[in-house]
Amino acid sequence: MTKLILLGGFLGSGKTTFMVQAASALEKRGLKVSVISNDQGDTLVDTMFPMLEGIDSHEVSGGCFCCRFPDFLETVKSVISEREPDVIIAEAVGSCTDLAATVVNPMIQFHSDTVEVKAFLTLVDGLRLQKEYLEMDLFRPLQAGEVLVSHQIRESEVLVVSKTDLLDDSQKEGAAGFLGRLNPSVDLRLCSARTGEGMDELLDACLKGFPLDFSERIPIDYDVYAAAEAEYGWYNGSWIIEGSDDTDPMEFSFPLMESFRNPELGDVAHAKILLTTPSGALKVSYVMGHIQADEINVPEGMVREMQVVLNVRSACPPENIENHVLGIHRDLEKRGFKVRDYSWNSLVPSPPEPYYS
Ligand SMILES: Nc1nc2c(ncn2[C@@H]2O[C@H](COP(=O)(O)OP(=O)(O)OP(=O)(O)O)[C@@H](O)[C@H]2O)c(=O)[nH]1
Ligand SMILES: [Mg+2]
Repeated sequence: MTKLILLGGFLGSGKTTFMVQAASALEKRGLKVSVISNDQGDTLVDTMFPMLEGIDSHEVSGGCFCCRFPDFLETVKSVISEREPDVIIAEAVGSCTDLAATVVNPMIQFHSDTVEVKAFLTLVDGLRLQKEYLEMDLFRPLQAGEVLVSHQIRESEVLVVSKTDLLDDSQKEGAAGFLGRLNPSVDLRLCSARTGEGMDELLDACLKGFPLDFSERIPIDYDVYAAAEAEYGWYNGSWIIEGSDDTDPMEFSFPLMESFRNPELGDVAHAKILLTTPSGALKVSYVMGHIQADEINVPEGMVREMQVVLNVRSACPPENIENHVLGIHRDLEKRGFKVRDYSWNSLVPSPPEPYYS
């Protein structure tokens, strides 16, 4: 039977990078893997990026796995009937929590004849933990980000400290100690999807299966949860950019992402841009001021035309992000580029109403 690995964890914590690296590693072991991404909107970097990596990629859009459980289940069923993968890896929306009760448990209780749930991993951004979480009061959370991250950590059976290549040994120890105090019974793992540290052991454990005992539900006040999610503006847009033939995608994308250092945008939880050219693709992410690129056959040298997909989740009204993008377009046009076929959608996440509450 197809095995399911569900990934949770806050915005920008490294879920998609982990999903892509895990899928590639499992395929190298001879397993057939499909991935499912999820978002409140559509036009998703997280679906296109694995696809460009050659991974069988699907999405549930327009709502999260918990609120759209029947869509999630249908997608799982159709992936299984289409290609019978050995493993499906599914990535939940980063602002979602209570996934153990609303997605994992129902899948095990009511749909074990469809798919075998093997793991629910919650990624915790090692860098963000170091720079922010240690300073926050995740034991008595008040701010939006605190409420969501704190619950995600406390409801989890397996926590994966991500991006460990950016941490030294004492920071790793500090991270483990902090998370262990927040969730004393947790199975704690350290992993860098970038260097592969911890990946093989974690995948072995996932294939074997974790206990998945979520009988004790960690309470969360859904009004507080809704208010926390509603602090984030959500923007997904795409356009084509045409220039002279001296555009280097790498040089082009970094200044563009630097522009997200803008007080009008509040705390940018994650801004990610995917540039696709005939020869390759480049994803550049801005997470907490840290800008980093992930490349697929890096577009060599100069190109004339690129498809741009931009997804932003930030603690500000979505109109601020829309205006920011219009500013980016004006700036590009001043520099002689032509922007065309622009489409976008933006929203504030609506209150979570899980199908299985
Ligand atoms: N150095 C380093 N960076 C990483 C690692 N994993 C992810 N990142 C970077 O973190 C940023 C965000 O990664 P994503 O995988 O897109 O994060 P996500 O959790 O899927 O983000 P959302 O879907 O928006 O919630 C990207 O710049 C990645 O390159 C890692 O192991 N090491
Ligand atoms: Mg993602």
